[in-house]
Amino acid sequence: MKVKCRMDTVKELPKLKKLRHEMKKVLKESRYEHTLSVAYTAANLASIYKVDVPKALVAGMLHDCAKCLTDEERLHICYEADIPVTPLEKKQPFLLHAKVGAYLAKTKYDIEDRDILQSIASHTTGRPEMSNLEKIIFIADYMEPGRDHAPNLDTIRKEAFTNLDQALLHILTDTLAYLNSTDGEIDPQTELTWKYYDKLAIKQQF
Ligand code: DGI
Ligand code: FE
Ligand code: FE
Repeated sequence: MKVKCRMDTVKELPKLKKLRHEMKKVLKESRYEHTLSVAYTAANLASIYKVDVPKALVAGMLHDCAKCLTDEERLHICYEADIPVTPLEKKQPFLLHAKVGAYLAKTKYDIEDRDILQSIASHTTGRPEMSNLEKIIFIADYMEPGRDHAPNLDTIRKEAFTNLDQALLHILTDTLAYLNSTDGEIDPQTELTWKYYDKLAIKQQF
C-alpha cells in the first residue's frame, strides 16, 4: 500500500526534535512542560479536524517561545524589527509574547509556514476568521491537561473535540469574564474575536 505523505508534512517533521531541544533551553521548566502538553493536545485535535499534525506539533512547540523573555527584551525586539506595539501592549508587554514569538519562529527557528506563524501570533487574543490550525493552538493552549485553574474545563475539553468554534467562543467568553472580574484591561483584539465568534454562534446555532 502506498503511504500518503504531504509535502508540508515532510518539511516540518524533522524540525520538531530540534525545536524541542531549543525550547528546553529557553523556557523555564513549567513553561516547557506546558509547551509539550500544548503540542500534543494540538496534535490530537489536528487529527480529528484533518489539520496537518506535524504543523500542529511545531506550532504548539513554539507558541510560547517568547514567554520567558523579559518585557524589556520583548519591547526591544519589536523596536528593532518594526513590529507595531499598541498602547495596551506597551503597558502590558506580556501580551507581546505572541507577536514576538511569531517573529522569533520565523527568524530564529526558521519556520516559513504562514499558518504556523499566524497561529503563534494569534494564540493569546485570537482574531476573527481564524484558520483551523489557529483555533487548535488557541484552544490547546487553554485546555492542555496541565491547566486546572480555569472554570468549565471539562465542558470546554468536550466541546473542543466536537465543535471548534463552540470551544473557542466558550474560552473567549470565560477569558473576558475573568479579565472583567480582575480589572484586567481587555485587548481590543480579544473583544473583536469574541464578537465575531458570538455572531457566528447565533448564525450557526451552536
Ligand atoms: O502564555 P500562556 O499563559 O500559556 O497563555 P496565553 O498566551 O493565552 O496568555 C494567557 C493570559 O492572557 C491569561 O492570563 C489571559 C490573558 N489575556 C488574554 N486576552 C487578554 C489577556 N490579558 C489582557 N490583559 N487582555 C486581554 O485581552
Ligand atoms: Fe502564550
Ligand atoms: Fe501557552
